[in-house]
Amino acid sequence: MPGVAATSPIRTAEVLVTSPGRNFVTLRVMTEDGVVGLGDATLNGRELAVAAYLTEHVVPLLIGRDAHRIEDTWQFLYRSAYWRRGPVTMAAIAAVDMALWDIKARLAGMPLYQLLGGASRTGIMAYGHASGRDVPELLDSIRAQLADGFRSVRVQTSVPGVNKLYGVAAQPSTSGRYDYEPAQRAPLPAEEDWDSAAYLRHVPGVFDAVRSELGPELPLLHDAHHRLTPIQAARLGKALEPYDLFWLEDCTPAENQEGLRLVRQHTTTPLAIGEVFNTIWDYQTLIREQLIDYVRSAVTHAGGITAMRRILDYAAQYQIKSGIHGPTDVSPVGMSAALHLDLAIHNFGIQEYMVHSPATREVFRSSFTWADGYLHPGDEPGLGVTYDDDAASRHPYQAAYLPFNRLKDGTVHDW
Ligand code: KDG
Ligand code: MG
Repeated sequence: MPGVAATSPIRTAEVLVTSPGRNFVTLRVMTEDGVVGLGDATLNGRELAVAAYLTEHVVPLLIGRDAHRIEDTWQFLYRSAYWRRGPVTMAAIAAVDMALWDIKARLAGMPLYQLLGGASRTGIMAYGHASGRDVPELLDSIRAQLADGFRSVRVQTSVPGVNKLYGVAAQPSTSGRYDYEPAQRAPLPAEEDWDSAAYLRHVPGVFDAVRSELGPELPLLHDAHHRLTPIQAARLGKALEPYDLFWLEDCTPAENQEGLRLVRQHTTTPLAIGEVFNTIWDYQTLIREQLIDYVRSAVTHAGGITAMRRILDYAAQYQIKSGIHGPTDVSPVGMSAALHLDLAIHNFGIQEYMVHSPATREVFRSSFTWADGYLHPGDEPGLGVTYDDDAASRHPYQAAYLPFNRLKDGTVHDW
């Protein structure tokens, strides 16, 4: 980098918490030369744990360190804690990593994707979100997503006998913006209900109706959200084969990585897993044994750009592609980090895109663009996101929790 100083000591690191419709935790790092980098540290429903981890245990270690030493800082934060992995630690490390990449790219005067090897494609295919309480409402919701420019759509449906369910928007989502946000501002998590047998009976018929109406070409995705056992997941994957899904996501809780062997033996429906994972080790068996087709982690939750690149390079050896998590609880900073990676890597698959609220977009002004089904991170130096302190100060933190599930007999179940 001609003209860039060999070292760039960090002068300040601030932890910013704001709630423009939902809570976000952001790390802002500034070098002695006044170059600013941003990192996303948002962990839905546990935001203040990451804020405290950063404030108490990470920020003091950053002051005076050379911002250029990204790999060394990653290894130092990971190994010097002694205690390994975990969502709080890895979201904190991710925020530092993103902020340092942002600084390095700003110093280089380049959009980050150039430092990651340059663009491997011209645009990033993104999927939208449709849902309905019944088939007609679902079809309207899919058509609204297509009208908004999406060329691939995740399909979620209500299930008869289940009152409230992940992925089904609170209101019909025909208004342009997908108005689904699972975390609720309340002192206690909301209780939802679940019935695996009713779900397994209902879902294939819904996909049959969608394919009959919309034809074979539209890429369709579905999220089972960790609720099935491996044999139930196998049955679902098999039942959905005639409808040619782009992927079936989180068909079973994958901390039991071996459980995916059983699913894989029974179905050719492509599988996507990993939004709750936070390290490459959570993927070890899944990738080595080719038990999945898409890596779902968010850059924010899996240790940042450095760590995600490592996971995706490992996956590439097995023809496994990216499907980076992009819900509204990943801030525009985390989303931008994903888009720079998506553009640069060879084994890109698809990107989730859940449009942020206008209030969020006022706090985080981002250069990324959306047109004709494709995202692009833009060509501003760094990640391309700025943080508006005035706008952020109008939205103080509010406690919010993700819901949880109980079965009909009262047993707590995966949500
Ligand atoms: O915070 C939890 C959400 O990010 C998650 O429920 C969203 O499953 C999700 C998805 O696929 O976007
Ligand atoms: Mg999901």
